[in-house]
Amino acid sequence: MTITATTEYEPLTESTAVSLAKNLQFFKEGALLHCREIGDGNLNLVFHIRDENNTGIIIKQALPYAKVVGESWPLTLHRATIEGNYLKNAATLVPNLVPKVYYTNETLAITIMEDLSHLEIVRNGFLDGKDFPLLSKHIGEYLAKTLFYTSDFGLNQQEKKKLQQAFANPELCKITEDLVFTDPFFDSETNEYEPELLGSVEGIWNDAELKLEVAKLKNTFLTSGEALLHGDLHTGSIFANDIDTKVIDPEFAFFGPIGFDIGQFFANILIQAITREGSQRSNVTSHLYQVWEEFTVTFSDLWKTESVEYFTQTPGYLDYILTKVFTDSIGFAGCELIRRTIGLAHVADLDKIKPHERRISVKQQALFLGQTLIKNATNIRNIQDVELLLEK
Ligand code: SR1
Ligand code: MG
Repeated sequence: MTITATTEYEPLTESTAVSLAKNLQFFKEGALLHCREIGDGNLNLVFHIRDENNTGIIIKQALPYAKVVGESWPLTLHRATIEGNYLKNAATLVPNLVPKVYYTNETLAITIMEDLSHLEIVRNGFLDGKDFPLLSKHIGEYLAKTLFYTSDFGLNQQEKKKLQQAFANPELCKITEDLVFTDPFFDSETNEYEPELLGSVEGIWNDAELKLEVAKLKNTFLTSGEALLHGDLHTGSIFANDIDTKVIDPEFAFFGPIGFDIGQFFANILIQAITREGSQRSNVTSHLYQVWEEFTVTFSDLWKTESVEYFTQTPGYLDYILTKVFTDSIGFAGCELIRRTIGLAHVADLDKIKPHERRISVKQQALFLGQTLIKNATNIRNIQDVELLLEK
């Protein structure tokens, strides 16, 4: 079976991915190609194709269902177009921090992009004890630039509204609305947790104060189209080594609250921090300080030099926005901590902990920290306050 750029949609195999790459002339005639499907995420196929000189490309293809659950959960292929368009837009804002996109095809739901195999997924690197010294400086810059330049502060407000339409992403937003903001907070079938956690889990379901704060956060996520978000900025969506960082997988992109991307990153750093102790832990928590510092410095510079909004010159307005973004980020981080512990989509940082008793105890800490962040978001003023809670 040969797949060409005009073929109807069908899922690629290693062999048809190679034939497509040849048809699109990504490699020299007669090149000896090697292809491996390497997708380890919840939703897509990812093919790594390289020639005898190790020059490679990545072909990412959306499946018409959620791979993590199976064909019973249909899912739009349009997310591949959203992903390609987000990466093309990000390439104009943070060219060094995203993979180059070489080709997109809406019918086949594919994005062909730069081979990043010299880097590794940050979550996996963390699990091997790596610290990625420049990660948070890069992610802080990424957040500041992608969020500022797509917000009403940095983008012509009429243009922003048009872009907002192009990034309508209702099905993928629904996944987040359900899996991050709803299901973990009641007895939903999608939840998954060890029986030993039942007491803590029921504590969450019965905590009226917590649920009110989660309702407010969900409302902000549903209604606040502040900027174009990545939408799923966890440590599995970032490739890095000691000097380079690339953000991948923006299929959840949409216009939402600025604090959501920041909160997802905070939470996934916190999850890793909870699993470590002593200096190993502070190597990771330093990313919380650095990402917020880099974000605020760069965002504030852009606010002063690149603003398109008259009121950005008004004394106190920048501080008001940064405080609001920080408070939102803390609340969103709390939701992410809880859903990664007891929801449908877990993370290896927690699930791979051995022995079993330690895994349960670390997960209890993750749940407690998540609840505390959500309930105290408005009183948590800075990263030091977050670190104090972590140490408790
Ligand atoms: C059904 S998708 C489950 C999760 O995987 C993605 O990476 C998102 O985080 C989503 O919530
Ligand atoms: Mg993903």
